[in-house]
Amino acid sequence: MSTILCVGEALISLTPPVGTPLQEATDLLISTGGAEVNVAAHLARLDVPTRFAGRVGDDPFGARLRQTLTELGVDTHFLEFDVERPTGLYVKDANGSGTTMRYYRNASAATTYRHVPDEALDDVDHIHVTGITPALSQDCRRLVEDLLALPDVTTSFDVNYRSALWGVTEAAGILRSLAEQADTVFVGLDEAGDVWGCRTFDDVRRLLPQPSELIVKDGPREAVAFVGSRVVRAPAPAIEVVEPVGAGDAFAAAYLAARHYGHDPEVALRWGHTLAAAVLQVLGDHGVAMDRTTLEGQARDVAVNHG
Ligand code: KDG
Repeated sequence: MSTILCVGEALISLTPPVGTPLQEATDLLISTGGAEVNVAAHLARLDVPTRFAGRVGDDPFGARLRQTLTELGVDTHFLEFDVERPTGLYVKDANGSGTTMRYYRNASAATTYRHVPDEALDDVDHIHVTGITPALSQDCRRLVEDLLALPDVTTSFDVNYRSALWGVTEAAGILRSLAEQADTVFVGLDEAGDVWGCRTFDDVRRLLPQPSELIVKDGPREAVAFVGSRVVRAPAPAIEVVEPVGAGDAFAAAYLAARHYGHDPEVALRWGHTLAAAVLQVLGDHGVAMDRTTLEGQARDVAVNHG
């Protein structure tokens, strides 16, 4: 059975109630996150055989991450537990101008994760990684390079530039060369602007001609997939955003799931928009349970509504 392997830092997320600044919050919602965890969670809910590999602390947060992923149907057999270093945390701080991510992950267990064991690659035909991991440490950077260079699997890379982890001067070249190695690349148009100075969809394709599928998302407007010589566009549905974190991961997971099931890139873009829209309307990073039938139905309605 073809399995998708997601590799990265599994994190615990702490979130104040909607509209409450962190400084005033008396309650924090504890949930699980991390970009690759979010992707794995959605893939499993969409019935794609999914495995997660990485390292967390041998602490209650690490145990919670394993339990949550396992309950969602993700294979966590290769999640490692570090007795010396803790599970990383992040806190969402909503202020007037948006959500700030505050990380408590320096020297977390994940920063020392260097190798995915060979057995974790059994049955794997696709590996998903993001540009967050290479920002964590030299070991993590090499880990991602090695995974993208593996023979006999296809790979996807979500650029996911996080300015709180590294500066653009350091990140730009590394993220570009990692993206060049991947078969499928996801990037936001604004993100490609911040990191590489791209202004248009075509600018991004010119910068990254290598990936066989390059998906560029322009927030609430549209997403464009460059697939070989094809250029496929899909408008985003209009929705009321509650909290944006995790929407890109939902998009990537739904796109990959649709492609896993053999759908055309246009359908995959619609799946991406539909699942991202569902995540944008709730607090948790991967907090909506959307199975394959529901997603298929909603994505079809989006297509009909847009003619
Ligand atoms: O994409 C969502 C992630 O940003 C969130 O889950 C936390 O992994 C995370 C990060 O490094 O920002």
